[in-house]
Amino acid sequence: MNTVETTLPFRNGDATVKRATSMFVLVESPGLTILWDSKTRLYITLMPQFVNRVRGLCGTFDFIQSNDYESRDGDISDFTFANSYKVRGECSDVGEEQFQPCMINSQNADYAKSKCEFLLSPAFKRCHRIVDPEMYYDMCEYDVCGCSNADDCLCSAIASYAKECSRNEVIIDWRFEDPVKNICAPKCEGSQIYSECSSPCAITCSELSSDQECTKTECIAGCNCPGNTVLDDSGNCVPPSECTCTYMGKVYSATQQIERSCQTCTCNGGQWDCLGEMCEQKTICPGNKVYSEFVSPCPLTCENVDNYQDCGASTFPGCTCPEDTALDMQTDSCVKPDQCPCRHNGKRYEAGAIIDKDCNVW
Ligand SMILES: [Ca+2]
Repeated sequence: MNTVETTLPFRNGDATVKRATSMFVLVESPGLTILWDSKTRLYITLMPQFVNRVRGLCGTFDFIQSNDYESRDGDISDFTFANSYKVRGECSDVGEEQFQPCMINSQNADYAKSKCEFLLSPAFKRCHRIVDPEMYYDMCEYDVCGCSNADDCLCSAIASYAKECSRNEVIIDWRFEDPVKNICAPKCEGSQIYSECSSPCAITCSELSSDQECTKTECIAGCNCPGNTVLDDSGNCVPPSECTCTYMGKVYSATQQIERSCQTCTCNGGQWDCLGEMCEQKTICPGNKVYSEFVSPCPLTCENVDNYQDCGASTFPGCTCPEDTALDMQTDSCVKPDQCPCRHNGKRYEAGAIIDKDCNVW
């Protein structure tokens, strides 16, 4: 996120980013849904509040089809349009001749034709009258001819048609059919299984508590845990009742109990069920920490103070540093960010210490 590596699920204000299946990352924010296969397929769904406010490579969102290839400068031409949205200046512009990949790479043309014809085969018959495959066949040939990894592009091209079919409620299990099964059959980890129509709701133990309002019915292809099982932190598919819980970075198994803030808490379905009265914060927090109902498992510390991002993981009640202070992990105390010690060659230097090398004091 913004060049900082982070783990999923990630929350930032209204936006969430999570893994929907082994194949797709799902980004959700009010009025906007993005599904991305981490490669070449990106599905963006915008609600009407974005009409007349969004334009780019997917067109100008105004219900007028004729302006969808409009470049930044208002020209309407497919390659001028594509070049105008280039984000890296060092990439060379595309020209008209590059729009004929099967002419340029004629050695790929036969392969593309033989594999893409799968789209017109009986395997997809149920979908043919709902979604015309011709355009998808053309795009498939185009991609397979022009791609450096023809097989990757073949699977993506067929998956694009299958996705449009599943959007129209025709689910086709095509990945295990000839002639693509040796190329496109997915390998799922552990006991996960592949489905053309997986639900993106609560697929991991950690999402059980936050995903209760999930009402998505859209089919998303990929590997997920079968039936009512969910993925636990070790990558196993388990019933929700066997999900583990974490507290202060430690993992506890289902039904295990801990004492926390004078309460007895039991790990139940990946969440803590707590009984009893909570005690006063000042009696329980060590040093200069304070009690909070919403402690982040990835707090601001002296190590990350320069590029801190909240990881968005679920919070828990406990002790944390007061606002505007950072945790000094070595002394387990809270300090003003400018009082954080520096590190150089593995040695610790208190704030204000001077060494020859410039110390990154804030
Ligand atoms: Ca338009």
